[in-house]
Amino acid sequence: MTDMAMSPDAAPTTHPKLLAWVREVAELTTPAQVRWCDGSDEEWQRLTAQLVEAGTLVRLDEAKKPNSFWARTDPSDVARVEQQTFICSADEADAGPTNNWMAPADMKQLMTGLYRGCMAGRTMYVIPFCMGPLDAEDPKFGVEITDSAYVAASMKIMTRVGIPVLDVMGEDADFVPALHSVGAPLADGQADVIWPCNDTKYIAHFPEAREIWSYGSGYGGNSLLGKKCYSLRIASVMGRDEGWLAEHMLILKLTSPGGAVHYIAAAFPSACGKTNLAMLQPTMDGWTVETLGDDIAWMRFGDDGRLYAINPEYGFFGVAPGTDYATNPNAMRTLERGNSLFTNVALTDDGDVFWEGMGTPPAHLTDWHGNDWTPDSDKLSSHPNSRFCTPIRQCPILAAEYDDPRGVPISAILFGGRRKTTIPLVAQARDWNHGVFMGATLSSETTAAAVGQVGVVRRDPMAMLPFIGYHAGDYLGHWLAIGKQADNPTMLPKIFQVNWFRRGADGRFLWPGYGENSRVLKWVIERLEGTADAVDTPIGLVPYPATIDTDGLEVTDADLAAALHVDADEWRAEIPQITEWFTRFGDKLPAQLWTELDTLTHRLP
Ligand code: GTP
Ligand code: SPV
Ligand code: MN
Repeated sequence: MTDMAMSPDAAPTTHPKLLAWVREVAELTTPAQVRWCDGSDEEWQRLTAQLVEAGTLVRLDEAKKPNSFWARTDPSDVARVEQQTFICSADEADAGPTNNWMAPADMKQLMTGLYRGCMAGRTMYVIPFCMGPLDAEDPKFGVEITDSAYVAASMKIMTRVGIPVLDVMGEDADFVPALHSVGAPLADGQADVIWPCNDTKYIAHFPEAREIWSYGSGYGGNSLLGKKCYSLRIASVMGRDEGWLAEHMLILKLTSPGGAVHYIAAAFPSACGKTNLAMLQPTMDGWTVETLGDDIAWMRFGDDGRLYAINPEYGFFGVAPGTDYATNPNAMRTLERGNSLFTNVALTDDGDVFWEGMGTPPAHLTDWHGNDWTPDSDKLSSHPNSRFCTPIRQCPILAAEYDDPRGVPISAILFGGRRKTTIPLVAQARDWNHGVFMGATLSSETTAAAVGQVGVVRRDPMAMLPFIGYHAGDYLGHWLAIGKQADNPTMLPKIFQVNWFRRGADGRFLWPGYGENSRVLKWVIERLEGTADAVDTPIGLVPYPATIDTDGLEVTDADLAAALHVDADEWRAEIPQITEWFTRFGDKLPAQLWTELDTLTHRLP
């Protein structure tokens, strides 16, 4: 091991706690060397060159995707592992019925055993990072230690990293220690594989100590610990304690033809359309969307009594398949600017990337397994959860205020899921508590973003099921408390439920989605401004078909009516499912939500 971890002179910080922790981890994991990441471009060049050398990355053609790389993982390490994700609260009851739990001491003992010597033969990277702008009043620091250069490179895209972070941290700032190892030590002279990982995986969170321990996986949500582990699971606990919200939400800025500006936050489960909505290209003249964030929002009350949101991240880690100039041109333009990592997509013979949904495939590709692929192959060229990782600053429609530490005042919150039936295109909640009920009962078909069966309907409260760092019943109570915390309830964001994924009897999507979703946003804005009427249905306020602007849209009246339809039979079938769901929370379920369920039941004919 080099002296870098041991000698305070070699470390670019004098923060005693940080130095002690780095030393302790190095002693436990016994890496060949320790590197402090400074966040510089030279460092990116070094890391990527080394990953190319190792075979983990392939450099893409400079003219097509400058400074960009193609990676493919071990075929077993392609998504978040929810079964192996744990909330290790001191008291099991605090993890609630929706999380895996293990006692902190037991998990630490188990994982300390796994970590012992686990970085042998590898470089240990120390990555200081900050979630959210560095000039925030109360910046949220973290330090990730990892033995993966791929993780170090990805963290530079996804978060604010390096020396500027250490400078603001000084000697005594609090930080979340986030320890990661791929769990693949190398014996002397042992050749490495292109994607080291371990069949044993643990993604553990210690909410009281505010620590993260991750082992065995190199995949995004399991290894880029600033993202889901910190900014949702740990931050949701911070938010509970400090009176704010950490949510799985995009943030967008919508400007109407008249120049009115509204900021909208929207929570959809993984692979259900956040990145696409965040970068939406409106199909109606005069409307513009600008992007602030595509996955995570932290929201707190401002001095004026409105709820303000910031995006703690600094890059996009987006689903590749389905992304195209037709569906999400702004994502494509972000990627054209280069400086990106692509994981588990296909590689073209001329050094570019390809994935399903990107038009006609070329005659030959290298698929995500590294095998030859031709259009008559019966396999997908790209994994359904293949991802691009790209800097937010390259987004051509990035809102200037994305970096403002005060955040932006949210006018509307959307909760959405992927449901073939039942849930209408859009419905407005009658008030905050009803909106919390909509969020609490949100359901969606599972996707490839997590390991497991795809297409199964499950309840996913606020799209946070895999990300709530404490008891989900308390989390719903916290949402209700935020409503009460508002000095002036009329200043609270209005809450809506949306569903882009409803299908007709023939299996077609009833609504064209993507850029056309701007028409739904227009109705939302008109509701805020009091200029659109709505039908007061048992489930909420639903548009009259004529109040959705369909000018220039090719959608039949029948399809639009079906997309908006509130079907009493379908909703009656939902009631026992919601009852069963709520029952799981026992006396932790806030009574107001039972009241909302009663109201719904009694309103249904
Ligand atoms: P995570 O990054 O996993 O949190 O996903 P996300 O919520 O950001 O989802 P994303 O925008 O990447 O979309 C996931 C998939 O849904 C992609 O394949 C999209 O092409 C598809 N999709 C997004 N929006 C729409 C829509 O409005 N209609 C339809 N039919 N599909 C959509
Ligand atoms: C998600 O699964 O919701 C993602 C990707 O945004 S990951 O970073 O893997 O969590
Ligand atoms: Mn996500």
